[in-house]
Order: sequence, then C-alpha cells, then structure tokens
Amino acid sequence: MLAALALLLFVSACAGTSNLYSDVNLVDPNATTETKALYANLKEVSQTHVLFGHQDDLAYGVTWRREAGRSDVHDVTGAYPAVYGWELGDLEHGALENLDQVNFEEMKGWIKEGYKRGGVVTLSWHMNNPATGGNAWDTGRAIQAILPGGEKHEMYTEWLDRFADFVDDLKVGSFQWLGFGTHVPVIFRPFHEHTGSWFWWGGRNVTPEEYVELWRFTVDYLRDEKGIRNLIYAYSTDVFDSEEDYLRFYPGDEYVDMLGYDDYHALSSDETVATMTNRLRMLVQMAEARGMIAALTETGSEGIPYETWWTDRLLKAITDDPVARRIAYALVWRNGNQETHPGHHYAPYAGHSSAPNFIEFYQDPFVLFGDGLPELYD
Ligand code: BMA
Repeated sequence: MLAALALLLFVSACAGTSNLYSDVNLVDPNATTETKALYANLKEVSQTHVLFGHQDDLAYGVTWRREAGRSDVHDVTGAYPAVYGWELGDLEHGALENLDQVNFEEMKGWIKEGYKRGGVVTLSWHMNNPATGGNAWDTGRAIQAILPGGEKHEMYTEWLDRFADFVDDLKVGSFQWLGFGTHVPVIFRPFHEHTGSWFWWGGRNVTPEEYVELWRFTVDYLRDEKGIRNLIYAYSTDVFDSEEDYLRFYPGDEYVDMLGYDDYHALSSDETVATMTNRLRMLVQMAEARGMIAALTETGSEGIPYETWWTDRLLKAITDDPVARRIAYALVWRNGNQETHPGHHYAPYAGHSSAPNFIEFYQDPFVLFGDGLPELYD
C-alpha cells in the first residue's frame, strides 16, 4: 500500500515537467508540461488565427460587479474571450484587493475558471514604486535601490515572494495535498510599456542597463530561488518605430519567451491603421527570428466611439499583412465600471453601439474566442 502510494506520488511529481516539448525553448527549461504545451500550441495556432483577449473580463463590467459567470464579452457574443488578462498591482503590499478593487482570492478563482474553460491567462503588474512609496506612475528613480546591494532589495524580494505564492496557488485538480493537481500556466508580462516614461521602470526614469538588470534579477529569482515553473515571460513595450527602438531595453533571448507591444494610438484613425500593421509585422519578424511568439499585448479604443472599430481597424490592422497576421493574440483593456470609471471601457457591453460589429468580429473565422479554441494544454 505504502509502495503504491510512493509510486503514485513519484508519477505525479514527474507529471509536472517533461521533455515532450523538446523544441520549446523557454526561459525556464523545467517549465511544466502544460506551460510548454501552451507555448507550442500558441505558436501553431498563431499561423492561422488570432486569439481575442480581454482584461478583467470575469470580475466586472460596465454595469455590474462580481456576478458568477458574467462577462460583457459573453453578454454580447455568447462566448468568453480566449485570453484573460489580470492585474496584480498592490499584491506586493499584501493587500486583499488590487488597485482596481479586484479581490485577489476571487481573482485566483476566475483565473482557474478561465483555464478550465481552455483559455489563456496573462498577468500584468502595475507595481508600486519600491523606493518612494508612490504608485506605479510615481517616476522617482527606484531600480538601483531594489537590485542586490540596494537598500530596498530585501523588500523587493519579499514582493516577489508574494507574487510567487500567488502563481504557485493557481492550482487545479483534485488531491492537491497528495502532490496532484496542475499549475495554471501564466503569460507573465512584468515592467510593461517601459519604452514610455510614465512608469518608474521605463523611459527616461531608467537606463537600459538598469532595466535589463531588474528584469534578469526578477526572472532568476522566480525561476531559481522560488522554483516557479508555470511562467512564460513576455517582454512588452509601448509603440515603437524600428527594431532598434523595440530592442533598446531588451534583456536577451535567454530571458524572454515572447515579444509583445501595447498600442492605444494607431487605431484611433483610419489613416494610421497601417502603422499598426507595420509594427506587428516587425514584431512577428523579430519573434520568428528567435523562435518566439508575438502578441498585441494591449490595445483598444476607450469607449469605442467608432462603431466598426473591430473589423475596420483592429482586424484590418492584423490581417492586412501575411506576416503581421501571425501574432498569437490581441487583448483589449478592461471595462471599467460606470460608477467609478465612466467611459473607461474597451470591449462592448449589451446595447453598445459597436456590439453588432463586435459580433461580426467574433464570427470572423480568423478570430478565436473561448468557444473556438483548440486544446492548448495537451
Ligand atoms: C490603467 C487604467 C487604470 C488601472 C490600471 C491598472 O490603464 O485602466 O484605471 O488602474 O490600468 O489596471
């Protein structure tokens, strides 16, 4: 009996990692099987489709909060997004809720829900300024203070410990106390939009060397000290004009799994749609040259005033070029609740003027929502 139990435990411990995906070269060579599978499958599906993603989709919408099973995207199309974005800001302080009042324990539940539905999970982190005590938008210099030897270094590793606990807790399956269960793979997108100067980790507030050091320390710590095995590391800039521009803060191929960028500019007029296509083309080229995948990690039009934005701008920008169309996913930002953030929404809700066009976008065979996904974790 004991021997059988020991064998069972051994088999379950081995099940987490595998050499099945020997062609998947992740930052973490010991990433779980499901993490590697997700990467391989995203690479494949990106050849023919784009996945649609939405930030905070299950937590709240324009007119509701915390309603089981609800989603503005689902209200309009009858389908959930394929990619679920979630935000960790304030987790570092041990807060119960993130900076947008989403409870972290509930967030874990929604993350597992999306995963069980076959969807993809990605995490952003508007991390507070560790040196000044201000928020992510407090641009006081901070990186030197948190690197090894800096006066806030220990505090920073405590913040990463909290992050590690969070992603380690994203486990599904029964008999977890016996070592069973599966960690939900997560596309982790730290220190994003760093080519702009609005966060303490980017632009004029740092040197490229500092950024690279911070990135590498963070990855090394999570992978080697904490043994976190369910992360895909995404490097994600703001808008850029050239490969050189994009790679100015690049930590190196051995520290990055996928290339992304955020663009809230190019789709604000018909005239600049081609600018996004051009950027996506460059992005995919840079990714493919490294055997990586690419994604439009954030985009959107606040309030979506242009009724045919979904097909005439977003879909057009992605599909107008045979290379650009090989991005894996495009994610639009959150649907801020009307009570606290009137007008701050990036997906339609039932009755919104762009809803009919969003349904057209959903029905386009090139676009995948949650209901059209192939198996991504097998
Ligand atoms: C920003 C806005 C803010 C929010 C932040 C983090 O773009 O949506 O209201 O706090 O993202 O989610």
